[in-house]
Amino acid sequence: MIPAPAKTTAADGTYTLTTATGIAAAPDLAGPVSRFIEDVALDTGLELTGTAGITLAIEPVDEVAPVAGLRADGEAVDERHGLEITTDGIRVWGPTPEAVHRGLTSLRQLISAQLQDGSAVLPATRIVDGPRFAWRGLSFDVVRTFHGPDEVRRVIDMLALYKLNVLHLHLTDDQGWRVEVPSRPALTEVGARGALGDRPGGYYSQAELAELVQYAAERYVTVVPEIDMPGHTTAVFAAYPELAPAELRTIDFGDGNSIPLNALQPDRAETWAFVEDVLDAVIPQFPQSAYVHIGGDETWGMADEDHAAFVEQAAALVRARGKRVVGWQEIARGATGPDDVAQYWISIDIDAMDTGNAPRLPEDVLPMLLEHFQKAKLDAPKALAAGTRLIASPTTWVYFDRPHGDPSSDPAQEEARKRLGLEFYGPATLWDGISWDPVENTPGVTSTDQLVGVEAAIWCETILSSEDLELMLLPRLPGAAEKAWSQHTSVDWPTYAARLAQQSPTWRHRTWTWHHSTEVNWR
Ligand code: TNX
Repeated sequence: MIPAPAKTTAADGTYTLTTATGIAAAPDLAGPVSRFIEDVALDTGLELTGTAGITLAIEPVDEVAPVAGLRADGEAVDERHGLEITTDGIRVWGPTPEAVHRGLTSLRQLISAQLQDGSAVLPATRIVDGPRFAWRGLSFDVVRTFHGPDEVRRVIDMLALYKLNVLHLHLTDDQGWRVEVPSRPALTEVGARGALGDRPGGYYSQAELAELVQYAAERYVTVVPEIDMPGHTTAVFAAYPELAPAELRTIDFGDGNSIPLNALQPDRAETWAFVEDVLDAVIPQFPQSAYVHIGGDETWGMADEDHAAFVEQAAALVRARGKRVVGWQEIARGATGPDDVAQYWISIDIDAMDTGNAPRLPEDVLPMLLEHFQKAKLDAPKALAAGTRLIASPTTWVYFDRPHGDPSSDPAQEEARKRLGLEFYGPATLWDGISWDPVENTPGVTSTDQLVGVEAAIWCETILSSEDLELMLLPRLPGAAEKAWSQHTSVDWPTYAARLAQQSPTWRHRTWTWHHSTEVNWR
């Protein structure tokens, strides 16, 4: 199973689950029951049509430590649960429907791993489990390449299978704007036209987003919106040129790539009227999220004081609307407080970084990047000193836009591997993705409760299709879930690789593409 459960006790015998198996549960568990039946069918093809065999119960669990961190929905839901398989049947219990749902998710994995000829022979076992962190997510760039609602649903399904509970949608960036703001129609009419390069654009209508948010909620996943400000706003300036600085500056790489040096300006009234319009339109589209992500990253060409002033005022506008603030780690350069969350990402050791690609960059770019990364060393400690908690999203371990370091056994995937992922970071293996610890590897963090949780990130500069996307998400996503959920803080490769290998029958059934790493004996 992935993530590894807190406590597992093996017993004697087996229970054989077949299509004649079914679930007995109280009516308040109807949601988790129908989700489970549907998911088992999609994972394995097995239709559970019986009425007995699996019993569900609302009951507290205190054999494992309570969770640390904060939830993206602002609730304090206890997700601890138990799962017992005996020769007589299966029992899943927990204090809340969500806890029972998590236990059923474990059962889904056990069934998939044991399925043969229409039945699953499950070894008798008793599992008690609960998450290490409350916020367990994926940050998903839908700007550089637009991914439509069907693909987003597939990603939500992946998150749910690994007990991840946050989908952070990066809805705006230089290359596009993907969310409707009726009072500012040009954001989608103009700003959503394109993506990176000549890729097609797109956006989610309010109705599509409502469906996505609902789909996620049914799987206990909260969708957190990101409006990236004050930098990464080229699409805003294309839609509303009057918001742009008088003189637009861009560093052109000459190879189709460029870095805009323009940002929304905090000293202009138009800027704030715009930000308020956006917040007023976006917040109601994400009713489950207690947070709004305000971006705040990489404000190239903006003075530090302007960046700090912008972040502070944008944060105040979010708080005034009853929401909490989350932003990339750079928001710590303005004043943040104990209810805010900063997302730590810049973990690359810049002193050891391979600047071998530097000759291809215009000469003023490298010093700008290096200065940014040097300053970034202070962000996490500064946030913590202000009582602001962190999400651990370190580039080194959970940026899924790093090229795959493991080769694939599939020749077509080996071809794709050459173009997928940003060369700049260097390749990362599957083992790299799990050989770290969120507490130990986040600067300044000394205790679990300084972290709200862990978020992986997928940026789509090199990703052209749904297939590319899935190739970069899998098999890395379960590794991020292992770090975000499992109370076992150290993992060894052979046992992890064996658990990973058990995932492939489900992925095949679900038609999810994955990188066929030669380091794993896929089934
Ligand atoms: C930095 S991570 C960015 C993104 C890029 C990413 C590529 C972050 C907050 N900003 O705009 O897509 O690097 O890894």
